[in-house]
Amino acid sequence: SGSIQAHNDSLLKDHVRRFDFLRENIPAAEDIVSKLIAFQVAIPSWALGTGGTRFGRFSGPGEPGTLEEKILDVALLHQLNRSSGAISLHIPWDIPDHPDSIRSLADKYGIRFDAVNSNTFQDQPGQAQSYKFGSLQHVDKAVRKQAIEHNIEVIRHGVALGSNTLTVWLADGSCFPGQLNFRRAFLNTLESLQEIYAALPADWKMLVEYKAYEPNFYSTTVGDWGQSHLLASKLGNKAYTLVDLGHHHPNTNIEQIVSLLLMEGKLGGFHFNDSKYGDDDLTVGSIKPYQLFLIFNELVEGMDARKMDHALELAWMIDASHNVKDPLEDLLQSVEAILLAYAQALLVDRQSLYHAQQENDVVKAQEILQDAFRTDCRPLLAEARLRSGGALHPLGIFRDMQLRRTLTEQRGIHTVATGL
Ligand code: LRH
Ligand code: MN
Ligand code: MN
Repeated sequence: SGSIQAHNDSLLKDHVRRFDFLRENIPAAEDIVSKLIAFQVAIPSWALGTGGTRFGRFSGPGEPGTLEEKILDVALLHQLNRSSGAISLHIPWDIPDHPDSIRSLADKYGIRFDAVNSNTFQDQPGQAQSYKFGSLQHVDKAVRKQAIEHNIEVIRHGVALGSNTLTVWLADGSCFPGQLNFRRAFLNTLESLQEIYAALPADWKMLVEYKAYEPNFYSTTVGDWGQSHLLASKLGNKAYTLVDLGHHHPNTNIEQIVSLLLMEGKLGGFHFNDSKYGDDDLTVGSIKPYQLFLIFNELVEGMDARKMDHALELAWMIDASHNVKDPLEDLLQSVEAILLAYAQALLVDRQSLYHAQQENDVVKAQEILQDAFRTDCRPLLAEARLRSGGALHPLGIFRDMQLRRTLTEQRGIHTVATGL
């Protein structure tokens, strides 16, 4: 923290000048800064190492080898940006064998456990049944039962860690026409989810994540927001849809999906990432920052309409994978991009936009949105970090202090993070 102080001191004069300029021009600046301070984004435990692609993995030095080290990585991110105060675990990639000590380690650094994720898309060593032809949808009840029990086990791990959300993503589907009876697959999935839902503690949520394709390439049983929403509605008021930005067909209007799910009170959370082609899991905001802003524009509008707390009522998570960047640097960039889009969305003049819409003033409506999008909100983010004890420029200090080198000295050069 002494280093953060020194770093901030060296940048302070410049920062104050920029922030003062914004404060003079944006009446809501103070309000935006407070909202930014409250907003936390969960870091996926599986993104702290190099995920690679299915063609190869080029691991970097000093990657975390244990869950403890992953928590320390998230703690490091959180110390720098004060916006990464949560971790999302994927089980069994990360098994919290000693939940009490894991929990107190996380507590020490102000890290919460966000959604726990089940995994029925891979077979684990020694497992009795195979998921080759699906899990919760499977034609064989014995396979479904094994997958249901795994999900209940994940809930148990989550309870021990103080989490209150289960995210279910299914690779279930088919690769060829005729392979599957769609209706039976859906009904089996529903019935299996109902058994898992029945095991949820009273204050828990279940997030049903959808994905258009991959690993199945003809049909996916929870393939789009309609299918997820149908399941979530039939399950009950603890079930919601989770939107992963990479899980749509090209050019899908994700912001419209977000708006309608919010309207129905069925949006549960997000997996943020970016993509050019498919589920590329690239750094948030690296390819389509305007789309990200438009999504946040709907989030702010829709959450305000329902009087929802922006920071507390949805699960904000990153779901990314790294191949050529340092994972920690990439995650710092992703969190920054999310907060930037959020700040821009908070800037939108809602009253004027409403009037422009009522008057069918299309030009004005576009001007209002783009005015917000084109405002440089970075000083607002920096101010939020400064006030909450973080670094004015997290990536800058990560590099200046050679933090990856320190991690490498502690952990070694040839480390391969567990997980993906
Ligand atoms: C599937 C997915 C899902 C998994 C994660 C590893 O593509 O987005 O969220 O849990 O990747
Ligand atoms: Mn995802
Ligand atoms: Mn994905």
